[in-house]
Amino acid sequence: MTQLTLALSKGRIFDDTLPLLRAAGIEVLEDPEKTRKLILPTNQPDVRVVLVRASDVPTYVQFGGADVGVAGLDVVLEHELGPYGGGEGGASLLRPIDLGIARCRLSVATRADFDYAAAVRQGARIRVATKYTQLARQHFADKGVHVDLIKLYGSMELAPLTGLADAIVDLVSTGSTLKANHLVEVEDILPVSAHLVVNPGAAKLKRVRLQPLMDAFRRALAAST
Ligand code: PRT
Ligand code: MG
Repeated sequence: MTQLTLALSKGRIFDDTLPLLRAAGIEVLEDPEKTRKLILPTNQPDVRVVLVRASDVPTYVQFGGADVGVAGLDVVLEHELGPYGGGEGGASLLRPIDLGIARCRLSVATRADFDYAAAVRQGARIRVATKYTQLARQHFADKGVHVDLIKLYGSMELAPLTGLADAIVDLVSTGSTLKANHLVEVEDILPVSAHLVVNPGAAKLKRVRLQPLMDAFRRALAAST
């Protein structure tokens, strides 16, 4: 029997993927918030879920630790632009379905008293803190804006408040995190939702098992819009 391994991250990606899995007849048999296990069985003997960090999903899928995964477009594009990505030659992952879940946007934000437009106009060097160094580098290069990028792994909002950076590039959903930290969104970079990512080898070798899963996801998405 061909085993299918699905990589998910705990939290919103897992929670929002569950209804789609259910529509495909797949029930995850343990709650990731209650177990310490990293491999979760499902009601389908040939399907299992592995729990990984959100930003590790593309790596697991690309190198065959999982056949398929669900990851935000932010994470997928950052991966493709990074050292493991397909570079100019094309993608290292297939991205067949936009699942439309875990929606947010990647934006530039600054302190309210920082005049971003003026800094850009004057050709100033802007210090930008972000977890998304590849996407940020590409965005500012496309705009012809000079930036010094500072890589952070979390709490990006703190950087402009402490003088570490002039701006951040981070995800925004409701905007309440920015607001609570007296930051303002000054530029939209990318609308984000979670996508199904597939290992190109698995797409061929496990097509018979993958196709019905993808068909069920597409049907569920069509029914919900
Ligand atoms: O936590 P870990 O470091 O393991 O990874 P992660 O933080 O990337 O995982 P997780 O589960 O938080 O996010 C997984 C994916 O969910 C992201 O890659 C996005 O594609 C998507 N997503 C959707 C979001 C948000 N909405 C979101 N609002 N990811 C993060 N946020 C954070 C944002 O970074 C900011 O700190 O929520 C805060 C802003 O939210 P608002 O509502 O206050 O604007
Ligand atoms: Mg998080």
